[in-house]
Amino acid sequence: MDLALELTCLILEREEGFAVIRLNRPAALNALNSTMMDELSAVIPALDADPAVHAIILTGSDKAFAAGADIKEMASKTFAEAVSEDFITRNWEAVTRCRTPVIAAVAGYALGGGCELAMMCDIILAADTARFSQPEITLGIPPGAGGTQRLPRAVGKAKAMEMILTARMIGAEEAERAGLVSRVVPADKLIEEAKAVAAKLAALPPVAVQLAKELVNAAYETPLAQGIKQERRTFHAAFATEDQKEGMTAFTEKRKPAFLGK
Ligand code: CO8
Repeated sequence: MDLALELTCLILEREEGFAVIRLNRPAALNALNSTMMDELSAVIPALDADPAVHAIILTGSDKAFAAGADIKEMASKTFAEAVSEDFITRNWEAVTRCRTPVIAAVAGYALGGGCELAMMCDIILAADTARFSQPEITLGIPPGAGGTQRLPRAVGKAKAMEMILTARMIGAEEAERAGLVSRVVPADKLIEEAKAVAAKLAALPPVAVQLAKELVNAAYETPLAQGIKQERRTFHAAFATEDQKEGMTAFTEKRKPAFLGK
């Protein structure tokens, strides 16, 4: 990956088949400022375009995935500035446009924009220390980076309303019961578990992974009949890949498949 940008708010590590992005503003509990979001919106497309990267892990520190957008940076913004700068959408959509699976590995606080950023990812793994909340209402604003849309889809209207209207914070176990996270792991195993998921993704046929991700995301955008039709056609199309032949042949020959990514 050729990334000319010098990273100041992120740490990027490469491993065989996947990459790890660590949000790194520990003194501010990883509050998401514009520099961090600009860096994220440069790094994610670069990793997405790299054929050697089959999964991306997005994580923070033990204390905070991210304690929200940087309140100090946005406090004095006017309505006119927010509109003219296209505040949020300009650099907050990179994760949602990424075609490579993104795993959020969340320990500690995932608040406001931090919770929204995690919800933009495909899989959320939570440490038992994880805390999720949309506390924007206490600052005089509603959520602005997808919270009012993605949280109800994840946990249902009643819990989302309570969390968004009252800023109630939920722990990892409640988040798992509600369907916000895929599973909870001990905090000291979080990165190990996230890397195991990333390594598993890296060993799978990448075209099928990408198609499956597209289809699940389509479930949130399309009526059922249209989604089912899209799924059927995509399923048919997968029979045109060499990896489908290899996967099924390997099964019948009782051997491990050697996927080619085509
Ligand atoms: N923004 C800026 N600085 C922050 C933020 C934040 N969101 N969160 C924590 N910090 C800073 C604190 O100011 C403090 O810095 P300093 O030492 O210089 O005073 C440092 O991080 C440590 O924080 P605390 O001393 O407060 O640590 P505690 O352990 O006592 O408390 C909490 C931890 C509970 C997480 C507390 O810091 C807190 O409530 N933080 C704010 C949480 C919040 O309201 N988040 C929502 C922000 S709004 C938002 O996310 C809108 C997103 C919409 C998209 C925006 C696009 C840009």
